Parts: sequence; structure tokens; C-alpha cells
Amino acid sequence: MRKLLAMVFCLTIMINGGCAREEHPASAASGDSLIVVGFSQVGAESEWRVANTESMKSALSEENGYMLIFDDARQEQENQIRAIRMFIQQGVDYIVFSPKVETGWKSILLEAKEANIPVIVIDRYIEREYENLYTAYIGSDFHNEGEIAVTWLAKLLENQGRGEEPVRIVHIQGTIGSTAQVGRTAALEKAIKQHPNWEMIVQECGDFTKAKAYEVMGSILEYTKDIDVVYCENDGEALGAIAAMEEAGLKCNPNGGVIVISFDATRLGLEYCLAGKIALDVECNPLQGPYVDGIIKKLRCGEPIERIKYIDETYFDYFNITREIIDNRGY
Ligand code: GYE
Repeated sequence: MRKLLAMVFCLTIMINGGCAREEHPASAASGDSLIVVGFSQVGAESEWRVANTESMKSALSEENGYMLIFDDARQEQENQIRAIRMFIQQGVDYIVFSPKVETGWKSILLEAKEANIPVIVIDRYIEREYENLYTAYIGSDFHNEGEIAVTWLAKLLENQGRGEEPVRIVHIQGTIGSTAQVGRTAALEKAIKQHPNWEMIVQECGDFTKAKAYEVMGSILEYTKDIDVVYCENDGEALGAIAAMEEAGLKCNPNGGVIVISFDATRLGLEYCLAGKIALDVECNPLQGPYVDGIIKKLRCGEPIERIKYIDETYFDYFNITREIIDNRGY
């Protein structure tokens, strides 16, 4: 009798739901018109992350046909794994998450696969060997972002006639093991091998936060101020490093001061760019919500999807940034 009722229940939903899809208790409980999505976010460590969360929440809204279950992992992978397991137990229709780091996801993604719940990865990747465990990825090509940065730096130094003289570089990395850190670091390390006059004098982790970068830069300045370039892996770190350098009496400016390289191109970062304190800010687009919405809607109707989607990105520098560009930015 229970089996017959369950079949009638699912058949009813499938007819009402429009597209043929596997129902889960959570979506059934929420009424058959809402798509139930469990979203595990890394945290709120940066302006970029806040914009990413806002983009996801506004795209996966009830008006847009969703019931969103949001979890902030507060920078702990364990919290993300716990949240994803909770989503599975709740029987959501889709799981979306930004993996704090690339490793450690195999078993929880196998659980999601077992439960027949599609997983969409955003922002950062998981290790390649398990890419069969997720349905789609939307985010950035972080190595390319780093390539943009080091190519721009080499050209600036060349134009300033510094193509041969020693260039002393401080490198403040993002969260170690996150794809953004892996890609942006790899590009700089490769460029240092290609430019014999470039010297990495310090490489420290700033964890993508202003506070940590301020602390790290402050301790570096205690033993050297002979710095030509500070390569920060996001705007939060750049702002922290700049504050420490200015307190130590250093000028941050591509014309005669310390050249500060940054990533994200948040509105705040671009204000520093307009002021000349950040020389280059490579865009990393956090507005991934609409892409996730589009993929879910296609999946529900059995339409083909782009499994890997890199969002188009550009860069801004002290020489091309304008007030108008900043005022028209989406984040
Ligand atoms: O650059 C940083 C955030 O993964 C691309 O994480 C994201 C990075 C971004 O904390 O601001």
C-alpha cells in the first residue's frame, strides 16, 4: 500500500512539476513548485565572499522558484562536510558548495552520489580525480588570473627601464590549498623562474583576510623595507599590507613606490587602484548565482549543460581605472 501511495505521490508531483525529475522528501515537503537547494559557503572572510553569497542568495530566491538552505562554514572544511551531509539527510534537490580547499571531498561527494543528489561546485575546484562526483563547475581560471598579473608586472618594469635590475618581491598568499591560491601562486613562482632579476624575498600566508595580511606585512617590515613589489592574492590582503606599509613610512604607488598587485577587483580594491595604492587589480567575478540558476533550470528539464564554466574576467590598473568604471561595478 505504502509503495502504491509513494508512486502516486511522485507521479502527481512529476505532472505538476513540469519537467521530469527525481523528487526528494525536502522538495515534496516544500510544495512541488520550489526547488530545494543546499548551499555550503566557505565563510565571510572577504568582500569578494560577501558578494558571492549575495549573488547566490538573490539568484536562488523563492521568487525565482527556490527554497535555499544556506550554511556558512566559518572557514572550516569540517563544517562544510557536516552541512553537505545534512543537506543529503534533508533530501534536497541540489547541493551547491564552494570548497574551501581542493582535497578531502571524496567521501561526502560519494554520499551525495549515492543519494542521487546533483552537486554543483562554484568558485574553487576540488581535486581533478574526483571531478566525476560533481555535475558542473562555475568559477574562474585562477592560473590565468595570475598570468595576467605577472605579464602586466613584467611589462610595467620593462617600461620603467627596470627589466634587468633586481626586483624584490613579497608574496602574501591566500588560504593554502584553495584553488585561488594554487593558481595565483603558480603563476608568480613560474614568472620568478623566468625573470632571473626577480627575487621572492618572503612568501607568507595572509589567508585572504585584511587582518592577517596586516600582521604578516608588519612582521616583514620589522626586518626589511627594501621591497619593490607586494603580490597579494586578494583585495583584503592588499588593504592590510598597504596599511602596514604606510604605517612604516613606505609609499605604495607604481610610479616610484612599492608596486602592489591584487586580485578580485572589488569596488573597495578599485578605489585603492584609483588612488594609486594598488597598481593592478585582476578581476575575479563572484556573481555566480545567475549561472547556477541557469544550470539548475536546464538540469530539471533534461537540457544539456556546460559542465565547466569559466566566467569572463579582465583587469584594472592605476593607468586605466576611472571613477565611472568603479561606479558601474556590480560588486
Ligand atoms: O579571491 C578571495 C576569497 O576563492 C576566488 O576567496 C575566491 C577567493 C577570493 O576569500 O577574496
